[in-house]
Amino acid sequence: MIKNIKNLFDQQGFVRIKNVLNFRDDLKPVINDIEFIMNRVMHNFVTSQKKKKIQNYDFKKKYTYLSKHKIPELDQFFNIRLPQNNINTNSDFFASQSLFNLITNKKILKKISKILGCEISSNPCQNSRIKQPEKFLKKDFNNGLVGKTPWHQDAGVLNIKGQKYTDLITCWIPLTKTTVANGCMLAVEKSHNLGLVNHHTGNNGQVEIKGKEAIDKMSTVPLEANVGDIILLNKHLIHCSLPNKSNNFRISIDLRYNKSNQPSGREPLPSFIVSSKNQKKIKVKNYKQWIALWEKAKHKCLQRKWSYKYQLPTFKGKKRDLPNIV
Ligand SMILES: O=C(O)CCC(=O)C(=O)O
Repeated sequence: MIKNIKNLFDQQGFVRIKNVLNFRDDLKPVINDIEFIMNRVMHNFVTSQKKKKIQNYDFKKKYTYLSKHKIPELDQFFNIRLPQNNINTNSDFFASQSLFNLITNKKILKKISKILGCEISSNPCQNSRIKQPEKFLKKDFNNGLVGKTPWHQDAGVLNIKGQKYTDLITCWIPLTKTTVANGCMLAVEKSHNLGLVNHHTGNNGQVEIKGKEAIDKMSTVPLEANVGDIILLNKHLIHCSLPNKSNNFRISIDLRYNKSNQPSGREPLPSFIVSSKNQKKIKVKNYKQWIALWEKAKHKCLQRKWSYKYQLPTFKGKKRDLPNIV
């Protein structure tokens, strides 16, 4: 049992806390909902003839089948937020009772409060990641939701207000045991002390640290985790995730929280109070209210066709490029 979460978090830029969640009560319901979505996708995209066979496949086989089926934006059906671009009235996102329960889970909030204090909001910068073995992915697949995630800091994907004023904590939750072999996260030791460094769109089209080659000379630590553990990350910790070289799926959810009364950095996506000394401040009490917030946000984004944006490169000039800082 970790005695002082805040000290360790400040010292390392991350903290791995064991056995916070219960698989049956807290996590299996999310997996059940993912399977429900999978079945819905199957009913919409697979012919009735094929359906008979596929409906009895297990999770792994069914998802693999669907991912080969050229379903447009398959990962968006499982994404726990609106897509970044090309928003339209039909833009789908995955929001369910089990996810709302996870975001508002008291066991998670208790740990978060050790760092942020009791006034906590859910931040809409959140993802689900269903990662098949890399060998099943197309060679040029570049998307951190399904393949490896490039080197980045989480503050780097917030807008300027968020970068400046938001105390953001990532809460990374494995739904499967996560190891070096199946693509756990890798963190650069003590890199949270560097502050925000420059990010840009890398060669593969994903946001990443500018001058990431400098990381080769820095020491890194793999963030392996068991089901039930959570990993909290400082917004300036430089991290990435490794490719899934195993034969099994690697599934995780990353949620984020910030101090209430701070910008989310992803306006107008829903940020809502999940913990407060004043219970009256907790207005979103069930998942239907939460989904309504996402729908309302979607309508605000329709005109501009994007749901969130951040400036890239993060800084003009090279002063904050990693090689010039370390
Ligand atoms: O799970 C992953 O692949 C990466 C997660 C990550 O980088 C994050 O949550 O910030």
